Amino acid sequence: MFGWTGVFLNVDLNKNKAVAESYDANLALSFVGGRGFAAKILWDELKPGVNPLSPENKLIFAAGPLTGVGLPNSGKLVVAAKSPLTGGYGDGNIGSWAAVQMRKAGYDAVIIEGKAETPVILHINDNIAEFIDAKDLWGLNTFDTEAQLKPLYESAAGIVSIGPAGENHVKFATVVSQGGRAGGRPGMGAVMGSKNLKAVVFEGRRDIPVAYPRDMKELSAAGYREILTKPNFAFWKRQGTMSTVEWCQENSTLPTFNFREGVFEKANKIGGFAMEKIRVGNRGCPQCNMTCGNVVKDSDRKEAEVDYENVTMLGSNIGLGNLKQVAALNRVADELGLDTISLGNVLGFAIETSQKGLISEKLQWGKYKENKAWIEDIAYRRGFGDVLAEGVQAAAAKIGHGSADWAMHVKGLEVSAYDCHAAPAMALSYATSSVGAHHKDAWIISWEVKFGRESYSEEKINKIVEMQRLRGGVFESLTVCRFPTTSLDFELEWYTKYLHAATGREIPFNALVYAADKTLNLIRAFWIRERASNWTREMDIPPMRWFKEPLTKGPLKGSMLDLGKYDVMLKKYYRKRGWDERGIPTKTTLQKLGLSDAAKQLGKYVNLSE
Ligand code: PTT
Ligand code: SF4
Repeated sequence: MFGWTGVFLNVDLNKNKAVAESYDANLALSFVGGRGFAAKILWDELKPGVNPLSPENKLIFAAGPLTGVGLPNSGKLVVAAKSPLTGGYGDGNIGSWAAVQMRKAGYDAVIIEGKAETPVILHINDNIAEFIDAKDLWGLNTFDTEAQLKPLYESAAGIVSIGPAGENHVKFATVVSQGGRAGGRPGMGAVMGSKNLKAVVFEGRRDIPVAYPRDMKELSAAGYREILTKPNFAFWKRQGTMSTVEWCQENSTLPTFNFREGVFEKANKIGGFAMEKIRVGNRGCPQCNMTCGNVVKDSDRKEAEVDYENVTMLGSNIGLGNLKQVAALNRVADELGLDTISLGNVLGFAIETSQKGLISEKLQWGKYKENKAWIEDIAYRRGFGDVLAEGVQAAAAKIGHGSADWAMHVKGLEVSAYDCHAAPAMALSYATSSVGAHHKDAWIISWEVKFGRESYSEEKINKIVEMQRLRGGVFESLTVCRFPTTSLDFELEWYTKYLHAATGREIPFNALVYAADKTLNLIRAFWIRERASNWTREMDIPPMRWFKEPLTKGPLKGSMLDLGKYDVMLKKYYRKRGWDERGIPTKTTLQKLGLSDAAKQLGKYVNLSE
């Protein structure tokens, strides 16, 4: 089989055993790779209702047919498992040499179950898997872990690791690589920690099987050249995602004071132009010529990588308007292995709850040192940090007194960095994303701002579904970075050409979209199966703050969402998706997507509509 290696590596940490297994070509053609593989494996192999932090959960590193083959932005890897934060499907997308090396070692996915008796490193070295004692590394942060491991392996080795947050099962701990690439927002780092797995080192020396290597080489070179010609390229290289700060401020969508407001008086101090003044370099994922990780010297005089989400969630959302300090918080999060988006949410929630006098801990907006100390308390689960380490949904349930209204999450995953008081489509996008409130599946905010924010129209629903299929389905399965297309307008035709060169097959784009739909519906089925006892359409409603408390500042002062209109929009969205009024895929929808077996299984947990 060209394009895919056709092999998964199944690792059992209970037995220190790894077995390579060929899989059926139909699986590749039906689910493509990455998120598609992860969803299928979790659906088929995970015992329903399994505790996400138990040895039975499976941690999956999965790639696609374009991963690592040398074409632009192909150094990406999906890391997935049942999420300890949400109890549903969880994944993230990390840029790392691990992606390239895993494929060169001969695997499209590595599936890890069990729990090592004591901390280990898994070293995947072509067809040999070693389990190396990691007692000495346990407790180290992710930067030090990688620095200690790096000299022991070939320079091309790809390493992913967890920090103290993952070791302590913080529910929003991530997996980290290359000192600043982080993936797996819904607690993939905690799942890794629950398995006593400190790091995975990937080394591969085989050729990734490509049908037409010469075509692939030429097409890759042409793709890199094409990216350089894109009108937005130069500004992207200057600021990457950071220019979004100024854009959000202009459009009242900047997360501020725990999403209470959409504008921040010190926005220009943490924005793209402020960043340019202190930038010392830029970094990124492998095989990329539009590297977007801006490196700045932080207030501790250390190098820190900053992106839009990081600087707003650890900046405006907690009232901090000093970029060097924000960058330092960002670096601490990377070191400890904490997701910055959820972290900014739990800190914002805690500050607001403290200000309202509902907890005895004294927290204030905009205090750098205090927040830094709280971040450490969360990672080490000290005192009130232990409550926050469970995420905002659980913290609000514990604190009560109506605090759930300002716990900003969907299905347990904290919302990404776009305020939705005046953005109904973005709110719906969060509410129906595959992993909880993540912007990755449908970043509709800029389209919505352009085409009218007030409306709850059918057009918006269509756009969300289109984006979910493309971003949450096609890019997550291929598995390549979406930024060339979504930020620079790199044409989608490139990917069908790449696929032809890689697989030797003519795979039309609509076949990828069909596979995307299949994956997204299987993920939905997974959520429903795992949360069947308490599944309700309320889970697709965004946080109440956006419906109850209008903006008090900025040009959109007075704006908030309308629950009645949102509800109608959600119903129409369900219809468009082929789901019933509870948001559950109908039997017909699942059958049409070739998911009849899944329909039968799901029918054991909930009554399926025809
Ligand atoms: C992603 C989420 C994002 S999305 C950001 S910034 W972004 C945050 N980054 C974090 C970080 O950094 N450190 C940390 N400790 N926690 C962090 N949490 C947040 O995680 C990332 C880029 C970015 S930067 C984005 S949008 C795009 N995301 C892609 C995606 O999801 N799929 C895809 N096919 N291509 C993508 N390209 C872009 O990749 P999650 P990365 Mg990330 C420091 O993990 O769970 O998906 O959440 O992987 O290698 O850092 O690249 O403005
Ligand atoms: Fe990674 Fe940024 Fe390049 Fe995408 S554009 S591959 S996120 S460095």
